[in-house]
Order: sequence, then structure tokens, then C-alpha cells
Amino acid sequence: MAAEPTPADKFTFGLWTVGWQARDPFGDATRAPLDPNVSVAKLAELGAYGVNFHDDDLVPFEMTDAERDATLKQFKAALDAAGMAVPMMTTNLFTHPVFKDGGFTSNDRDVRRFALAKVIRNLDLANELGAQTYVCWGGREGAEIDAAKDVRVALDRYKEGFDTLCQYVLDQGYDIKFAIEPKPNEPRGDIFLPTVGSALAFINELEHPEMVGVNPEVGHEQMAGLNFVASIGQALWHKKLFHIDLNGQHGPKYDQDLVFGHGDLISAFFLVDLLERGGYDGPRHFDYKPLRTEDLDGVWESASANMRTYLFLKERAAAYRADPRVQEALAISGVDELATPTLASGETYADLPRVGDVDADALAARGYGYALLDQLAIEHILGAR
Ligand code: DIG
Ligand code: MN
Ligand code: MN
Repeated sequence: MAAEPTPADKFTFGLWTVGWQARDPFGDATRAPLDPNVSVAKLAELGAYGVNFHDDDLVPFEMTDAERDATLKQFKAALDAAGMAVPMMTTNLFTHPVFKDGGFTSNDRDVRRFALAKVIRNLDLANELGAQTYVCWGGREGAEIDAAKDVRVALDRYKEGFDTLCQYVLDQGYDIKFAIEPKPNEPRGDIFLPTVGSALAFINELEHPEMVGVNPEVGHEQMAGLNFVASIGQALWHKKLFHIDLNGQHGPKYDQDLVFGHGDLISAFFLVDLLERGGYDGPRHFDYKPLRTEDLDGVWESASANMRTYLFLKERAAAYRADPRVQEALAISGVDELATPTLASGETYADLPRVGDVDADALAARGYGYALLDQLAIEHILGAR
């Protein structure tokens, strides 16, 4: 069983993950600040392919332009020394109090204009560092009371924001696409574009929908009680899986951002099975938080754990698909039959049977054999097969 990650696995981490000082609503930081350049070197040593970051993760809000330039120079040197890529970038439109009512959808027009300017400044850096995906997580785009926003008008502003940013990327000739990251709530009482489905619908209304996809996060769909594998399946079906945030979550509760697989392990198994068969060749990005209880050794252990779990599940999923017993069970369940069009070539609805001619009871008599099919997956996950 190999679980040694290499850059070929395209594992990436947000600087804000291993760098999280573990401040939460009920407690102070339990860890010291972590130099982003140390994170780059250590994550490379652990086998990662790259890092991602918000503008503020690297260049704190209050830095002067001169300080910003010096910081970026040092960071680029660290990236080069470690051979690390920056495939994705994003903007922090949620920490500074100015965004307390949102960025793109704040009721304050000056805040909306500032938010767009802040994204645009970071798009220039994203282009400079070679990032091709720009994630937009609208953590503050929402409300606590229904009277605060007419959602129709909020979506007008959200659309205006994306249309403006897409136009900027087109005018600059940047090779960048946007990925909307849905989340149902937290930190806002309710967040706009709460799920993959709502984001996909929204994208259709934009001026440049071909430039915008989704960046689903495991825990966010599961916070909404949804099946993450199904959400990814639909994103792939729409050809809109532009990026992915991998982590763990124990069902509908606060956003746990656990290590990948440390939540619903069966779901993680079938997610890896889908990603490895489904045609997504982008970064396997971990957006997680090391537990507040961990010291720095625990932080690096948790970073490794994400990659090791992914690799073990990748091996188990391949073994599951190669298992003749599984292939037989899949056939009994008719899983491949679903791919056969309901109307044969050249047929139309006129060729469908008359309702009265169908023996529904005879069709109902069959069993689909899912109990065995799922047990075989469990046995592969447990290493029992
Ligand atoms: C939280 O899940 C969000 C922010 O961390 C960031 O904007 C985005 C990047 O993947 N995920
Ligand atoms: Mn999260
Ligand atoms: Mn995320």
C-alpha cells in the first residue's frame, strides 16, 4: 500500500489551512503565526504540488505597496526554491469589518466598488503567478433577516460583479476562469448561492457563463444535508467542475473543515472513485483546518493525513472497480444499463408501450442487489477484500 504523495498527484493546500492559528468564536489562537514561506517549503517536503491563497493571507490588509512588493518577492523565491505551483487564487472579502454586510452584495455601494477593486488587484497577481482558476467564496454575501436584501436585487449585483470581473479578465487577456464556491450559511445566517445547484443556475444568467464554474467544498454541501458525490456528478455533467475543496464534515452542523475522509468516509471513497474516473484533472485541493487541539507537529501530520487518505482511497477505489465480484454485482444492479438510451436509435415517443400492455408487477418483481454492492464497497474500504 503506497501512500507517498508526489507533485504528480496535484495535491494543493490553501495557506490559510496549515496557517490557521485556531482562533474560534469561543477561544483565542492556540498556535503562533506561521510564515507562509515556511508553509511552502514544508508542504513541498510532504509531497504537495502547490499552494493557494487569499490576497490577505500573504499581504496583510494594512501593508504598504513597498512592503507588499518585498513580501511578494520573498514568496516567489520560496515558491521557486520549493518548486511549488500556484494553480488557484482567491480574495478575502470576509475578514475585514468593511465586508460585514458583504462585498459584491453589500447594501453599501462604496463597499461593493471596493470589493471589486480588491479582486481586480489580486487578479493581476494571480496572472503573474500563473494561477488559472480564481475562486470566489461569497462568505459574507447573504443576510440574517429577510428584510435586509431583496434576493432578486442582490443577484443583480452579484451578476454585475462577475460580469465586470470577466470583462476585466477578457480585456487583460488573462488565462483565468472563475469558480464559485457555494456554502449554505456561516458566517452569514444564510448565504446567497448556497449549493452547487443554485450556483450552476446563477452561472447560466451571466454575460460570460463559459468563464465561470464551481468550486464545491465537501463540507459545505453536507452542511446543507446534500450528497456531495451527487453534487460533483452534476457539476461534471454541466462541465463546470473548475476546482474542488476537499475536507471532512459530520453532517449538518457548523463548518468543521476536517481532514479529508475524517468525516463521511464512504462518501469520500465514492468521491475519489468519481474524480479518478470522471474526467476532472484539476488540483486535489484541501481546504481544511488542523484541529484547534494540535501543535505544529499535529498541523503537519494533518496535512499529510489529507494526502495519505486520498491516495489510500484512490487505491481502494481502483481495487473495487477491478474486483470481478464487484463487476458481477454492478451488472446485477443494472448500473451499466442506465447508460442505454430509453428510446432506441430512430425511436420516438410513438414507439413507447401502451400503459395497459405493461405488466408492472412483473417489472416490480426484480431485486436490484444494492445491499451486496454497497457491502463490497465497505469491504474494500476496510481492506477486507
Ligand atoms: C472557505 O471554504 C473558502 C475560503 O477559505 C476560500 O475563499 C475558499 C478557497 O477554496 N474556500
Ligand atoms: Mn468550509
Ligand atoms: Mn473552501
